[in-house]
Amino acid sequence: MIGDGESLPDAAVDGLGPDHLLALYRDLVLLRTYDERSVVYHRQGRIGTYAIFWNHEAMQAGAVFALEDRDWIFPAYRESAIGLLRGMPVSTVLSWWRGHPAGWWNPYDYNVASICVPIATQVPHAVGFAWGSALKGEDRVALAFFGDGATSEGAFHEGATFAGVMKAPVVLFCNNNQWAISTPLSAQTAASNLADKAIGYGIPGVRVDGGDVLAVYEATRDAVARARAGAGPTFIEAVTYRAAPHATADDPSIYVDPERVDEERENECVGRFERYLLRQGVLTEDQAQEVKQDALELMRAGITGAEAEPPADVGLVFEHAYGEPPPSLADDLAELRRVLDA
Ligand SMILES: Cc1ncc(C[n+]2csc(CCOP(=O)(O)OP(=O)(O)O)c2C)c(N)n1
Ligand SMILES: [Mg+2]
Repeated sequence: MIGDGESLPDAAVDGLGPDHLLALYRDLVLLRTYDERSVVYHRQGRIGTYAIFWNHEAMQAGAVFALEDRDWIFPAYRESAIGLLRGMPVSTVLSWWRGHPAGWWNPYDYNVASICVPIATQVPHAVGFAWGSALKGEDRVALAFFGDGATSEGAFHEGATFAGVMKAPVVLFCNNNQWAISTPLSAQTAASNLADKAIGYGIPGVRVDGGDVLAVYEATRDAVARARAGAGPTFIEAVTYRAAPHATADDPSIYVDPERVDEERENECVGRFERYLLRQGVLTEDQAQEVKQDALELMRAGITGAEAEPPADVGLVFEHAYGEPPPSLADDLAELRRVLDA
């Protein structure tokens, strides 16, 4: 949908007016600002290891824009800040990356499930939720985000199988960034593309440019409409390229082609949409600066809020895992309190 300002023409999406486009732009800038600031906060030792999502913003914002607020989102670590698009405070997400209990929200407050770090486990969660919701006669769609690597996991297979058979109102949204840490897509699967995998589950598979927020929105909107109409799940493969390290603990220079990354960074998704809006006369340079400034201020307030949380009691690490904790845990906790003087 987004052209290049030269030989490739711009197109419009039916039903999206200037206000929608500006709202989408604000979402993209908010996510981008969150991501860039988080890398800085990590380097300053203010948050822990962080999964960078630079250049994934179009997939995240475009997909969520196609949902109603009553629809549920099931994120992985790559979509840690997705709650911001549902009004979750920045401090909550930053607290999550600080390992602070203030970072765990009640999913029912935002219709955003907890972040899943074990790969693909959120897929059966979303499918089960969607199916249960349909059985209760609720008009809700669930959307699960996951990566290319996740499509090799048993949990993905189980979830997709179940979704197809039960015609669950779910969207299986795969961000194909072509890497699973250091494993390239070519070593992940012999399939020529991931959308083809959908055929085996009896569900439609759609392939879309993950760097084009409008294309992502349109593909997701169609999938959501199908799900709402009772026609069942859709698998969306959004194709992009990971243009940053997997996470702050990763050094991709030993496995990635830097020229390919540079190319991708040139054409990154937020700038691409910004240039589109400028060409369309929907956005001015001044407005763009204002939106960026607002997002930056939100982030500053967010980190201040997260750092103002009183330290959590270390005993929390040991709670909620066992109904009857084994006695050795009490010894471990005592040792931890002694070492930390907490
Ligand atoms: C079940 C499981 N196995 C292994 C890991 C370690 N791990 C963390 S991220 C990752 C790569 C996942 O790649 P992909 O699904 O493409 O998602 P991306 O990180 O690219 O968004 C792996 C293997 C894990 N978190 N969970
Ligand atoms: Mg990946």
